Amino acid sequence: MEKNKEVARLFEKIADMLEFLGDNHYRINTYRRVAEVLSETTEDVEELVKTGKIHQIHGIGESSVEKIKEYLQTGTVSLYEELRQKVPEELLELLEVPGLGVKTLKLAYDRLKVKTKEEFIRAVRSGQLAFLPGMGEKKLHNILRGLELWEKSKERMSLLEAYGLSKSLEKHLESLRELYHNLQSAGSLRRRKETVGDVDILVSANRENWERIHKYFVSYAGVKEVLLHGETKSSIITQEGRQVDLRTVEPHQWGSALQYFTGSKEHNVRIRDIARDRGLKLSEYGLFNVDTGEWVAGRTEEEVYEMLGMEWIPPEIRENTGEIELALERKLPRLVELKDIKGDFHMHSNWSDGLNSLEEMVEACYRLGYQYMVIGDHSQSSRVANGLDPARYREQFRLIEKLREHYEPKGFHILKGCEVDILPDGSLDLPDSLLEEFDFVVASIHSRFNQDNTYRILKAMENPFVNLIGHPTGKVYQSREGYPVDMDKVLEVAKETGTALELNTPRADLSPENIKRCMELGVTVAIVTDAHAVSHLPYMELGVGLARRGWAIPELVLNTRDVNGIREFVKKKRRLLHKA
Ligand code: DGT
Ligand code: CA
Ligand code: CA
Ligand code: ZN
Repeated sequence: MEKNKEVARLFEKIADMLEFLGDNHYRINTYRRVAEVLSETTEDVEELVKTGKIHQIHGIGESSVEKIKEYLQTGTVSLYEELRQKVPEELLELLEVPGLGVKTLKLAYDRLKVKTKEEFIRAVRSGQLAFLPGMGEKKLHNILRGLELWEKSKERMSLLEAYGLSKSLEKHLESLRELYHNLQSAGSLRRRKETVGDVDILVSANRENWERIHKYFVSYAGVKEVLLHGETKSSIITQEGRQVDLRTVEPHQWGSALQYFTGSKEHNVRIRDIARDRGLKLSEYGLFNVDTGEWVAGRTEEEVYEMLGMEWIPPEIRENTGEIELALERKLPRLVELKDIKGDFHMHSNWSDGLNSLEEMVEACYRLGYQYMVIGDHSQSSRVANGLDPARYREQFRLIEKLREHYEPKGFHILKGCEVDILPDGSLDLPDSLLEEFDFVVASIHSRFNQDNTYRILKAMENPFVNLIGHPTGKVYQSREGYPVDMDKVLEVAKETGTALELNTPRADLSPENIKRCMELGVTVAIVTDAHAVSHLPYMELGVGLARRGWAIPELVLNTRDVNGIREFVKKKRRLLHKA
């Protein structure tokens, strides 16, 4: 799928360049759409062209198909080559900076003759930009803040990016399947940390195969640079500038190596101390008797922890924050697992800003083995997201009812839902008379974060029809820090009113600390993918990991309930608040 990414990146660049030149919006959006479709599809673009299926894909017009073919044949597109002559290409890479748009870049280019990223950043930091027309203090402050976040995000990737990267490499190594015993990503990715420095892939294989494995690893199509090509360790840098390490160990070392390379460092330091107290020495090569030097364990992680007198510890909580003490007493709670998850509560179709049709989203959820799903398209005030007014929701209800005839007999339930906007005054974007007709309602703040967010959320929770607060802290991975909100109050009222709080996987919105507090207070958490395409639905696995980092137990995760349990959860709140 490297080709899909390449072509998508090129179309994205063309769109940015056209925007810089002030071309019309319709044309610009056409290119953006193609980029989006190509990066979300699960089919290989070369295959799509070969089979001619590309002509049937919604969102890719004939002139785009021509350009894709041109790229596949020649490695570039003539329009792109023309545009490069007119536009400072490198400068446009700064469009990744949160809060920085084409207008500002163009202004700096025209007035200050700024052509490179470095020149722009210098112009901002030296205060030169401040003298340009339309550059208020607040705007400048936002750009500075955006640059900081962007620079930080360059250092570490989001969990989603790391996950995608590791999957892609796992797929690459799959063709050597007969040469190795085990293969798994370790490090912070396995611990499901919300940001990941580099991806660490661990492989166990017989020594005679190591050379071939490393050689094949560094031949990965997405490589920009090979940092290290060895017998036991290799490191590559991808086109996106991300590092991936590969280590090979012998089959009997698998467990101890996986334990070692999973970390965290703090956890491992403590574990090694415990080994030492027992006259043992733990390293990636195994667990050894200090006196005799004899190998005692290391084939599996379970074996290693067992020999140290404790139960196996889930990777997500290996941070030396109390998990070791509980493991020694064999009192670790059972954390929620992917197999407990029976449905997803928050996703969008192309009725609002999703990429796939409702029918496609439904079929995909059914195929994931869920028992139910909630479709939650945006409400009317989200104009950029093409939000639905009451009439369109009612039209969607009719489609859902029709689809139910096909899916209910198979034991799969489509719940009518919405993601209703919480307006600046805390009221909701849809009338109660309509909200009552939904099976499940998600309410979220999408605009005007400077209002009193806490008040808005509390007020929304007091509505008997609101079941879940969407992305309660407003945080977005590496690009937005979230709006100020009084979590103590939110947790208290969530508990009182029987409203769940959302762990929004792509935003990593509810932190492990906040999840821990939910668990302590008995507040229900719902893990959602907020999928805007079929290809986002499998992120549930990461959402579960993020929840486990907050020690989430199945009893307080809404997705572990069956469909009757969900209906009961909704009814209970309606009864409770109607009485009051
Ligand atoms: P990252 O990549 O910054 O998100 O974090 P990690 O945890 O993946 O760290 P990384 O890639 O440097 O190393 C992977 C694991 O290997 C780490 O979690 C623990 C283990 N490890 C690496 N270096 C050391 C070390 O010097 N001492 C110990 N005890 N463990 C280490
Ligand atoms: Ca790492
Ligand atoms: Ca590493
Ligand atoms: Zn959403």
